[in-house]
Amino acid sequence: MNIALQTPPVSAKENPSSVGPEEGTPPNEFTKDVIAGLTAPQKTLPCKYLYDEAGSRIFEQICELEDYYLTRTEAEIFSSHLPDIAKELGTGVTLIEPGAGNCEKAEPLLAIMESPEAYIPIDISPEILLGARARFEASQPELLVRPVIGDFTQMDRWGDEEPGNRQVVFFPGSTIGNFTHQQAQNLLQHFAAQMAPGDGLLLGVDLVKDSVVLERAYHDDRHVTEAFNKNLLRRINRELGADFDLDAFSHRAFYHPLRQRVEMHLVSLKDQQVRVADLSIPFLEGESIHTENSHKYTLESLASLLNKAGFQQKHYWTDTNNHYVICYAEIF
Ligand code: AVJ
Repeated sequence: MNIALQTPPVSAKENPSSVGPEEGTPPNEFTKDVIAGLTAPQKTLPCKYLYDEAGSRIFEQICELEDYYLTRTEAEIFSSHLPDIAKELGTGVTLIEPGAGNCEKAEPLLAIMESPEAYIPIDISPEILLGARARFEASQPELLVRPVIGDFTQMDRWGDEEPGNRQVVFFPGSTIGNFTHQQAQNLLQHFAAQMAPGDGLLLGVDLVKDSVVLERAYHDDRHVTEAFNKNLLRRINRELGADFDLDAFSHRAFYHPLRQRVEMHLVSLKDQQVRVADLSIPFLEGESIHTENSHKYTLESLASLLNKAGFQQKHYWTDTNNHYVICYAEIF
């Protein structure tokens, strides 16, 4: 196996907020974003900041919850249709995974794909990519793995690909749901700009469903999602010397049917002032900080998003409850 850790070229002209959540920005960026968010009329914090080390660990616990059907359902669809999916992707493909993390989802897929050319996981965490390398070395020694360290939303290109190789972008986990429709379209167009006609996109997306099921997934009875949400305040206390009282805020998650998204908020339980950096931020009782959106799609709204971004849907696979979809599309 061959590993080239590379730092991607980052475009200075590009405005990262135009394509949505990104990770790995330096602390001064964090301070600026927190202050801007907490001084806006509707207080808000970018959801990318939920994933510090503690937050990422709590998110892994969320994925194992009975109430959080997404991870389990996506895994079920993959395991029932893996040969089909691999056949759809084709032969000699370079698989690119933006925000790959531990690369666990790509591993069985690459094992069954026909003569994959290479695997390019992209993530801001070098440690996690190097950990994945060790696993691939043992399980698929003949596969060329070329991790790229960086923020995929700000990347102009993800490597020096041999021209002519088919590329498939792998974007599972309903990560696309964190982006508004416009941001999602921008992100997919950004992917498309680095692809050629006939190149593919394998996308995992959570579907619109009964609001009770949706709300339980984001307000689990073990309060793990509450801990995930409040960890953001703990992080701001630690990194920005703020004095949020975690007991003076409550976790709220609700489905907004018109926007077709679950919104996560932290609601102030009383009138209070919170010191953040050099500011005193006033909260009214009941006032919220909007911390995350998780957009849900229908098969139609997903096809329309793909079309607007220059992709045509080729195939999709769902679970028996139609809770989740894995979709394969190609650039036309
Ligand atoms: C990682 C964005 C797919 O929106 O379901 C889980 C994040 N937030 N519980 C989601 C999340 C609260 C998750 N995504």
